[in-house]
Order: sequence, then C-alpha cells, then structure tokens
Amino acid sequence: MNMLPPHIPFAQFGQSCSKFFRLSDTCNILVVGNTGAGKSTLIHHALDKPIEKGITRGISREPYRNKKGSVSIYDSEGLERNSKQVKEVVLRFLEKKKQSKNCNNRIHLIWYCLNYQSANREGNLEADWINKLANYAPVLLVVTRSPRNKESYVEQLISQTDCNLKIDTVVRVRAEAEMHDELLEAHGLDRLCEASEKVLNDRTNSLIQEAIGSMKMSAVKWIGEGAFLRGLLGIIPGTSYAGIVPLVRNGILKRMFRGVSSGFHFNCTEEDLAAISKWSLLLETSAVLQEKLSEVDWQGFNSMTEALQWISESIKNFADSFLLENEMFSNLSDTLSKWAEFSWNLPFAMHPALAIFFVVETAFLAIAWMQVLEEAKLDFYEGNSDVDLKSRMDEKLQQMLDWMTQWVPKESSESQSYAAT
Ligand SMILES: Nc1nc2c(ncn2[C@@H]2O[C@H](COP(=O)(O)OP(=O)(O)OP(=O)(O)O)[C@@H](O)[C@H]2O)c(=O)[nH]1
Ligand SMILES: [Mg+2]
Repeated sequence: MNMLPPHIPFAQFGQSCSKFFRLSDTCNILVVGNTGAGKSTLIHHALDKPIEKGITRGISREPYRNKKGSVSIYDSEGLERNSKQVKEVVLRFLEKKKQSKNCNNRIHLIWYCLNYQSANREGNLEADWINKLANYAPVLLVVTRSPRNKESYVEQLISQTDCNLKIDTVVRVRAEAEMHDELLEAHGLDRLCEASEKVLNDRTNSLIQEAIGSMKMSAVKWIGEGAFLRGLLGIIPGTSYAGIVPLVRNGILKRMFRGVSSGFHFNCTEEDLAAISKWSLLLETSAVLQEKLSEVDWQGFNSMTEALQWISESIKNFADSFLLENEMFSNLSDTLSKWAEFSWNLPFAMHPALAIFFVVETAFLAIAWMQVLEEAKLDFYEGNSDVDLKSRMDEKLQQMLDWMTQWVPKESSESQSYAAT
C-alpha cells in the first residue's frame, strides 16, 4: 500500500513572505474565540501536533510551532465562561507582547474563531471586543465547523460597506471531518494558511516602519548622551579643540557610535570606527560649522540651556530641509535640553561656543550615521544586504556640508532677544 505522509497545512507557512522573515524569525499568531469554538482543534490540525484536550485555560505558555519554526501559534481560553476576566488576560498578554522591541516576540496575527452556528445567528459578534483586538494585530475571522460554500450571517454583515468591524479577512474552515446525516469533509486549513500569509504580507511594511522607529529612538538616546558628554569637554577649562578625528576613537564617541549601530543590529567594529575617523568630508564639515558658529554672539545667552535651545531652533530649518523627520528632531532636542536642564544651569561662561560646537558637531555626525544605517536596514528588508556603508556616509556628509555651507545662523541681536524671552 502506498502510504503518503500526512498533509500538514502549515508545514511550509511563510513561503511567500520573505520580506517579513527578514524582520522576524517566526510569525506569532494568537487564537481567540468562544469556548468550544474549535480553537484547539484548529491548531491541532493546522500543525498536526497533539494539543491538550478539553477546556483550555489561560494562554499557552509556549506556542505550538511547525517543524520549520516559521509559525508559532498561541492557544487561549474560550470566552463565554469567564468572559471579562479572560478578555483582560488576553489584552494583558497582547499589551506585553506589544512592548517588546524585538519583532520575534510580537503577536503578528489574531485568528478570531467563531463557530458557524454562532456566526449564523444575529447578536453573536462582539464588535467592540474584536475592534479592540485589532489595535494589536490584524484580525482574521475564522468561521469554524463551517460548510465550505455557505456564507454565514456574520460574513454578510462584514461585506456591507458601512460595517465598522476591523476584520481583515474571513476564512471558512472545518478542521476535522464530521459525521451528521452524511460525512462533512474537512476543508479550509490551506486557505487559512494562504490568507494568513497574505494579511502578513500586507502588514509587513508597517511592521518594518515600527521596527525602524524603535531603532531610531534607541539611537537618538545614544546621540543625546554622546553629544552632551562631548559638550562637557567644551566647558572644562583649558580644553582646546582637538578636532573630531581623534575623538571618534576616544571613549565617548566610540560608545556613541557603537550604541547607535547596535540599535540597528549592526556591529560597529574598530575598522568602521577607523573609517569614520578618516573621512575628509567630516573635517570639512567640522571646519565650516566651526566658522559659522564663531559668527554667533554667545554673550547674548545667559545659560547653556538657552544656548542649546537656540541652537535647536536654528537647526530646525536643517531638519525641515532634508535631514530629519520632525518627530526625530524634537526627540533629539528634547534629549539635549533634558541633559542641559539636568546639570547645565551653569552660568554661561568659559568656553561656551566650543561646548556648543562639540554638541552640534557630534549630533550632526551621529545623525548622518544613523540615517545611513536606517537606509541600509530598509535595503536589507528589501533583500539587498550588500550595502556600502562608507560610500553612503560620504553622500550624507556631502549633503550635510552643502547645507552647512549655506546655513546662516541667526543674527546676534536675535539671539539676544531670544535669550531675553
Ligand atoms: N468534527 C469536528 N469537531 C470539532 C471541530 N472543531 C471543534 N470540534 C469539536 O468541538 C469540541 C471543542 O473543540 P475545542 O477545539 O476543544 O474548542 P476550543 O475552542 O479549544 O474550546 P476551549 O478551549 O474550551 O475554549 C471538541 O469536542 C472538538 O472535537 C471540527 O472542525 N470538526
Ligand atoms: Mg481549547
């Protein structure tokens, strides 16, 4: 007898989702729905894995995975019995997963199971609850124990244009054959696999945006710290401008570059640091910046905080013109002013211009590096990992230099009036 291996619907899950799998190693799915809707049975047949029989309690501590590891499915307790409490458990679980910076730990899809009988009766759909879930991940409505070709009441409802339900797709499934007057065959799990892949693909770009956003937030913290610490050098009496090149190799900037790079999961090696410190464009940019800042009348400021606020305002045009999105910019200047408030309400004396110069120069350089890494990361998600960071950084620095050359810092009288307000 010719024994075929059993068909496992989710064995190859994710074959059409290569972009997503550059972001995450696995797709995490949470299965929710009413008690007895057939959630556990669905997982059992999707993966051909033994699942705990009987009433499920809580949420599975470890997900059920296919052999490849491309899909990880969390089973959950049914909703009727203890509805409010179970809902809270589910929301807490989703919230916790959402906090994770690592995409591997997030919930990427939700299967909301409703059996055909309930789906075919009015009043069984908890729209508010489903819409709440949809804030965390796209929701697929799985109509369980459903005839293959018969639309349920709920499906008709969803297809109406004025329906406010945040459901991405509906899939009809019967995970296990049933015997009634006749044999009702199992069906739908392959469709559920395809539909899940499709929804996942549609969602991948926004997942990438979120991931990049949190990488940038972490980078900005490093930049704020690095710029601040380097600025401190400017108020230490006797400090003279030694140039940024040796500083790239010194502790403060090394730490900052490493931090920014690690936020993007890039490794910043000694060689990279050596390359960064060799850029001649960097020297040129520094020279232009120093010249521009030397035109400012620093005596118009009463404290370092004020001076930093002024510089934030001034470089805002810079942000608007090409380099930074507003949100990033304000985050950076917040970081800087927090640092400033923290310990810089010192009288504005000694070497203020030098301190400001250090802060701005460091921040510009690090922001350029951050943007290079961001673009490299986006390319990586598109499937191109062969990116020349050095030539990209050259381009960025050139852009920055062009901007800097045209930059006119505010007149000293303006800075004075700013300081007075
Ligand atoms: N024949 C058949 N039986 C099913 C199917 N889905 C669920 N059942 C039966 O319905 C009952 C409940 O199924 P479960 O998979 O345990 O349902 P559940 O949603 O996990 O239930 P809770 O964990 O209590 O919330 C079991 O007796 C299953 O055998 C199906 O597709 N076909
Ligand atoms: Mg169960």
